[in-house]
Amino acid sequence: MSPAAWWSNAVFYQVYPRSFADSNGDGVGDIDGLVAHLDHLERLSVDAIWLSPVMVSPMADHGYDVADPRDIDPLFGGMPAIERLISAAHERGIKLTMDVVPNHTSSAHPWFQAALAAGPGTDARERYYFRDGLGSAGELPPNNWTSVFGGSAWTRVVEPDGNPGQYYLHLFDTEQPDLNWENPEVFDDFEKTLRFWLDRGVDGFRIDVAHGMAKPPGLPDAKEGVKVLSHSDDDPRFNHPSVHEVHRGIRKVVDNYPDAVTIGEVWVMDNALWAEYLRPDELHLGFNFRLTKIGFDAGEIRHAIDNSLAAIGIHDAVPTWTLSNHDVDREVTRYGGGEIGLRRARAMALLMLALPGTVFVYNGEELGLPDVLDLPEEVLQDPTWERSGHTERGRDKCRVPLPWSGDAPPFGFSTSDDTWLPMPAEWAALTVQKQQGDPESTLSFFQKALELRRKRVEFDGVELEWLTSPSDAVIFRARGGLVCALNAGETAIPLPAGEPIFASGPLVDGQLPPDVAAWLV
Ligand code: ISL
Repeated sequence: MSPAAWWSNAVFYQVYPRSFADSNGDGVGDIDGLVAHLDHLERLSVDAIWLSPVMVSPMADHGYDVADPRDIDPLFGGMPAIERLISAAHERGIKLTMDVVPNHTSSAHPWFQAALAAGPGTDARERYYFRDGLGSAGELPPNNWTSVFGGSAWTRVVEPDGNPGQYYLHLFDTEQPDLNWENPEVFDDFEKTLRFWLDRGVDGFRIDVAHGMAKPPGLPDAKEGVKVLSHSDDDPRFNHPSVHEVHRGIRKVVDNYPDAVTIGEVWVMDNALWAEYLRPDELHLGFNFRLTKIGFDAGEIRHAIDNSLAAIGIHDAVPTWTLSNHDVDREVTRYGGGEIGLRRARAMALLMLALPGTVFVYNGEELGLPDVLDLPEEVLQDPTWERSGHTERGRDKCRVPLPWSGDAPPFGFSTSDDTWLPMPAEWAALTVQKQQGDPESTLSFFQKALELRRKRVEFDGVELEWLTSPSDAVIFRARGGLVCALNAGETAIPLPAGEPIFASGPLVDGQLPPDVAAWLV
């Protein structure tokens, strides 16, 4: 790792484009909506944007089903819009990283359409996982794998002769067929995609399902009872060792662009296995999801930090931290909702921003948005809802559009009242406009915290040392002498030695109250 790499101590801000800002009044966010609000990101002192997928897509999984990886969907503004975004972001000193989705394509991708038309045994089918079914008439799927979104991971096709025929594999929705990375054409095409965006000035990529591109020979059955939207390390659908060859190939391409970064979505819990993705010739960064998995509990927080640092230590990689994204419950809700959930979310944000390494902030986190738990069933769009037989409501609750201004929905997100997901009336108190003028607001809190993190020398450095603390608190000294204390207990505790420079809530009689974190130097 180069100590000077811009991404080694950066703040990435994840934009879920459907939900950020709508520029053309169709109720769905788009790239020009983001261009129009870059001042918001500048005021947050973010270093880089991670833009969730905006390529041509039928939107079965809101862009994670890509039909043309080298073009922008008209819904998001087409190629001219991304060109405007690249230059406008760069003018403000903000880098742009894009999501790429190498594990699968959309079923509308020309390769998949060609595979359907070509029939069994053809080269066109070798770009995907087509298999004959089991049973006397092929009436059973080739193995017992389930889709991450629920239901079987196999869909049977109607062959060109009009009869039911082979099955194809899709670890996600039916409309997201898995690519066969053993076919060299798949890598060659992905290389074209990487170069296409890098040549246009994009600063790097978030690689979707980076642990999924390789499948074990023979596609052996998985154990029964795998839950929707989760998997363990022994799941044959993911993390097959040959995936590392793919990452080495990707790295060779990206290394032609010296400042470009790759960030892998690696849902692997075992430290040694996870760390393999961060070897010097593989990914630059890997998401570490441990902080999204734990409660507001001092022991769990210490354990998650220790574990994450142990994992990156294996191959001398850069630590990364994230509290939420477009796939997981928002932290305000995870920590209990309401006022207490928000206090804890702010405390955890302060803790995360004190840790050495790179952080990822999910759009809306800076406003203290909670999940919207009462979305009516008829508006739910995440494929998980249908595929789980209406037992899992899915991830729409953390993807509700951002409230910008005004007193009623759509809160300046769009000129249309018909936003792609309805916005709760009570978000009137959470708009950017309302929070911007209030020094106590969550937005002001994030702006101040991120400004301090960028400016103060105490935030340089990569060390972390635990300090003595009550068992229900977390206290550490990190980087260039910054001390962070978080109280997850029920009574106020004395502050550690040092001068307090910032806190996530008011101190009481010079003590750190429950559900508050503070920085000291
Ligand atoms: O769901 C998971 C953990 O909560 C993981 O098992 C799974 O790998 C993850 O959902 C993968 O997510 C990514 O790829 C999906 C897409 O729907 C997600 O939004 C994206 O982040 C398919 O492309």
